[in-house]
Amino acid sequence: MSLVLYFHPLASFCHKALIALYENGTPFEPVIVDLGDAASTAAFRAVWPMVKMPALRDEARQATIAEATILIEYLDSFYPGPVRFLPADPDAAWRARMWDRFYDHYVEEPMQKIVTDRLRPEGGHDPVGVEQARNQLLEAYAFAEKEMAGKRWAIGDSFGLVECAAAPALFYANAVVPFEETHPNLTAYLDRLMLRPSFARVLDEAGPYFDFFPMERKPRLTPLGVPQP
Ligand SMILES: N[C@@H](CCC(=O)N[C@@H](CS)C(=O)NCC(=O)O)C(=O)O
Repeated sequence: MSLVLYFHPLASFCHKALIALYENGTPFEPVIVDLGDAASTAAFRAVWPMVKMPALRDEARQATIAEATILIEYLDSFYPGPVRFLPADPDAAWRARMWDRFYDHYVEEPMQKIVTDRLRPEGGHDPVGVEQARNQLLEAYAFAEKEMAGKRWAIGDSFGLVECAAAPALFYANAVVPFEETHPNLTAYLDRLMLRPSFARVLDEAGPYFDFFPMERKPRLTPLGVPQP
């Protein structure tokens, strides 16, 4: 098989890549990276020295592709399927790229900051950084709530790159700084994302690992059934 995905089933940036692969039924060999295991980490470091997941190895094209967004763009270019992740229209394309960056930088990253602070040793916590991350999340929620008013997907009528980024970001962010009681448009968007078969499959496969999520409130695994716009 030409494509090998290095990933972990619990890792949110890996979810982003898996959604894109599952959307188009793109065949690939999955390799789970266990960063707690020296041999697994060394094997992954040999593929991608930054040791950040996901990374895709394409033997047919002798290419290693890292960064979830770039990986999705690569699939769109070289292994296209019925779902196109970047719109052909240039005006829609820059909007898709911008909202992809929005979900990565302003939802994923602050969410991860809060979660990974839990894993730091006693005396190594960063309460100021965690507070900033929480405020960043609240600002992002307010903006995305307005943006998603009356919309099904972020760009036009098509599921695409933004949804690959938004699904895991909102899923975990809602466990960390809940928005489901305060932001109905965002909650309905998360519901739609969770009902999408590609992301439902990702969550199903992550199921056995959720006990390792280091927060008291675990992610909720079923949509709330919020009325859809
Ligand atoms: N900018 C990268 C971020 C990838 C990333 O941070 N992945 C996390 C898992 S969600 C990771 O590999 N963490 C391991 C570590 O930081 O040691 C992307 O967009 O793919």
